[in-house]
Amino acid sequence: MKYKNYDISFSNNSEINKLFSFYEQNGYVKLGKIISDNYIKKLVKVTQDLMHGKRSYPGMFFKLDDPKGNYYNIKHEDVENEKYSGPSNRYKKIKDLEYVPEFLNCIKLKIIKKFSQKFIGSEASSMRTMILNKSYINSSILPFHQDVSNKWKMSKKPSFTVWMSLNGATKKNGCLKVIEGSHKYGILNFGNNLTTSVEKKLKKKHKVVFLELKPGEAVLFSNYTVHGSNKNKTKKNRLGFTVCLMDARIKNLKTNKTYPKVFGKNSLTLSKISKLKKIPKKVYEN
Ligand SMILES: O=C(O)CCC(=O)C(=O)O
Repeated sequence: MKYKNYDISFSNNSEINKLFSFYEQNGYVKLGKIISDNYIKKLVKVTQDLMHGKRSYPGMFFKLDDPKGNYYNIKHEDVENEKYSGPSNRYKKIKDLEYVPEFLNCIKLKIIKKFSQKFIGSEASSMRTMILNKSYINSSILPFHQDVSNKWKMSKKPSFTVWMSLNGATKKNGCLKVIEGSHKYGILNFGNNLTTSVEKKLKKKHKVVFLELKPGEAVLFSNYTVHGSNKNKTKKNRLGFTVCLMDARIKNLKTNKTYPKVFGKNSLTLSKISKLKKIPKKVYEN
């Protein structure tokens, strides 16, 4: 399956160097529009088809939002319930998207590769590649947190995440928000969620930036950057595609497995994934 001209991210070195500096300084950077309008439509359609069972991949990870929209009720390590359970607009997360051609193409965009080469090296894997949907029906907030934790059983920490809007992200529908410059403190709490006092201290010193994005626009942020999002108060789902990248040598310490490789030697390609009969076992499963 080949798609033409969907990658509209730029590759001019001086522009990219400016983005690198902004990212290093602030812990996040807006990348602008990185894929074409036609391709965005395709991605929205694939997402809806996955949610409604019109396209399926055996073994794919699905997670519904809490019925009452209470983030604190969501069980985070709940392997039994991480599967498709019928058509719904309330799937909060759909993972394993590195095995879906339309989304693998998004990981391989020129601009993402450049950032990966600069901040990770030539060999990179994906800790997770997913849709983050904030449903219009009882969505939950996502409290401020970091995407690194000493509790996660990994040999090293992941590097950065790309978050691309599929259908527009605004303050009203719960766009991503970050605490600018918070990446410079390292791991702030033992887990990835912050204590109220740490959050308060950070907010006194640094500004909170709401990252509103048009469809096809993306932001890239360090996994150390404190981020979160509010509830969706509109009548339409807020759909984001995200991929978290890291050094391909990183292993899950429970299983000793490495993560799906997306850049470098023997990384995933459209041809390789087209031969798969089902989603490979999760890295954290024996
Ligand atoms: O999509 C959101 O609301 C938050 C995103 C997030 O926490 C992440 O991408 O790690």
